[in-house]
Amino acid sequence: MAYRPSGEVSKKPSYRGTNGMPRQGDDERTLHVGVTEGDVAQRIVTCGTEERARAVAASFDGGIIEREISSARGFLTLTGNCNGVPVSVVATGMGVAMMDFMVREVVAVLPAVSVSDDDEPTAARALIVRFGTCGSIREDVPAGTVVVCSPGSTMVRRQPDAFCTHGPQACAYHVCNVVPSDGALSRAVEGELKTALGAHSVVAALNVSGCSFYSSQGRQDGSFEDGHELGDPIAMVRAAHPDAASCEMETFHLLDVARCARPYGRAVRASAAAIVVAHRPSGDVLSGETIERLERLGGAAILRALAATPLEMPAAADATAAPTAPAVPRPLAPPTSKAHVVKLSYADLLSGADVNAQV
Ligand code: R1P
Ligand code: URA
Repeated sequence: MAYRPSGEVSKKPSYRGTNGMPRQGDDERTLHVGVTEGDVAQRIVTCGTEERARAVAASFDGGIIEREISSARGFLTLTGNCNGVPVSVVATGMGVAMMDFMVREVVAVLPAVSVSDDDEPTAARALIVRFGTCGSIREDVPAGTVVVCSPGSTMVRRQPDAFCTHGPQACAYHVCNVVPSDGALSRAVEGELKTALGAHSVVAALNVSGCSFYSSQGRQDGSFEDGHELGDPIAMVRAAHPDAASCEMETFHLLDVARCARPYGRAVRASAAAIVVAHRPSGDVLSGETIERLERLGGAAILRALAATPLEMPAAADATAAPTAPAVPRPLAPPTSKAHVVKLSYADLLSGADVNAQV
């Protein structure tokens, strides 16, 4: 209990450990997700909205939520079982920062990585699958498709330094190298989704996360200087990664922070699937009813995939992502280089212009 200068008693607990992983209250909860040891299962589905989290949790064994934690910072954690295996669903809200809080604070309350007698990791701390919504940037991937990021994800970021004066002086966007997803987990997710939704509704393709729903996803907003005239961010993504299909906002960071959990690449294994709610090339959008159906069926399928995937380290052949992911990061030109500017518009690209010749 803390005392205010007036002498009045505040019930807001102070927190401890500000230079590490701060904890708060008698039961040592993390500061933002609000969880403590025993609250979260090692197999996690994460999504943007509480509504989708509850639609997924409806498929827990017996429909039973055994533990529910709602944090003051907008996270909701629901824990139950799938086929007798403990699973959690965590709603994060939107964007990189929320995904970062989720992965780090959830990992903090999970058991340590299991190791063998000679100190080799034998089992992961967490398996995490994001189940999101996205736009499709590919003509042949329509609304209603579910895209599994088997090859991994790239990210397109707006570069604030390009806007130091009135308008952008150089290309204002940077496309990152691909971070691969976990191969075994992606295959399990893809298999269960195909069984639940039909093979024709599920596509394995590279994801791109934008740092914004607007600027870096190439949406036109006349109220802001977004620098699209010096480089259309979606055109840049297509030039660098012609197979990229889903475009959303969190998957890249999930894969990036997961690989950096210690020991590198072994502690947290992650993948993602996203429902195409908007087909950017045509402007088609999905009905609310269809989104709800896909959330329910897709959520149940992802729970089954997680429950069936062992925490134990996969055999070396299974540990790699699908073969389309580059083994070595592809070096990019410096992000503000004129050479990196793509002058073609998204519409030009869709009508068959040669994007690669422009980079
Ligand atoms: C934008 O509308 C939000 O929808 C997508 C994007 O990643 C972003 O968070 O994901 P969710 O539906 O999971 O929130
Ligand atoms: N979420 C996104 O981030 N972009 C879309 O186009 C649709 C959903």
